Amino acid sequence: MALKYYHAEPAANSLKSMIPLMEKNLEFESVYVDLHKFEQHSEWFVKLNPEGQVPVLDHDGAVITHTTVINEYLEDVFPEIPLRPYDPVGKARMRYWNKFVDEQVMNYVSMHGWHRMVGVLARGIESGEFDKLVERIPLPDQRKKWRTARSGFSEADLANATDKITYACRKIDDHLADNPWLAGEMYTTADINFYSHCGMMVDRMFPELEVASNFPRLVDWCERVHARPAVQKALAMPNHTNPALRTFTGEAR
Ligand SMILES: N[C@@H](CCC(=O)N[C@@H](CS)C(=O)NCC(=O)O)C(=O)O
Repeated sequence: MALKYYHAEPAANSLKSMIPLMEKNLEFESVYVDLHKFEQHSEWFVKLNPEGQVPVLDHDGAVITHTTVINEYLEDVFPEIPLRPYDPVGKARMRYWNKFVDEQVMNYVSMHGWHRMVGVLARGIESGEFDKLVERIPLPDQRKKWRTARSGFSEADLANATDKITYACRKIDDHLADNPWLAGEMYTTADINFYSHCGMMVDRMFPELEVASNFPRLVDWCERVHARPAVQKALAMPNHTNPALRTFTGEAR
């Protein structure tokens, strides 16, 4: 049984499937993919994942992509330490919150991260070389996103993204009034999802939300996720991001 996990820094999607691997005490080979060098669009990587994105899980040659799919796969194959409820209602709750984070949160936090971090990286590249790099990107939407990051996202799009994040924080803070975890009584992949995409850095990325005073239950939940040994282990994976840009990646909170 051999597991290989191709990933970037311990934040967002790369962290989201790394935490379950750690929670389940699974041995895996870690393969670092350097997004700063556009390795995700290189020939060898696109052969592995034709969409040119991290993370990727290779289990004995079966290649699995997309974090929510990877995390369900890990539950199916390695159920001994579960991160998914056994009962259908619990499963449905967990999947509801995963869907909410995937559709209503991830891209909006990502837009702010790209605006502040990838934009700096993209503007540092001379335009002829940048065009060549963009041509290699397999997904049309990602090609557009790289170009937009270089020129800068519009104020309206950024404001809309902040609204979505504020709504998500409110919704989750309210939900936590009656539930210790997102899916109810059990810590699940839904908690890992929101933590990786938003919870771990929302206070630093969006100081204007005044998270500590406006969303105290969210802060308490974040601290509970953050304190888990598996989460600490995942956050300690190498981080090659330029320290000046690190506010948005997995640095100590
Ligand atoms: N839906 C995918 C999204 C993967 C994704 O957006 N990965 C980002 C890193 S967090 C990436 O590879 N970005 C680099 C690029 O698209 O060029 C998943 O859940 O795995």
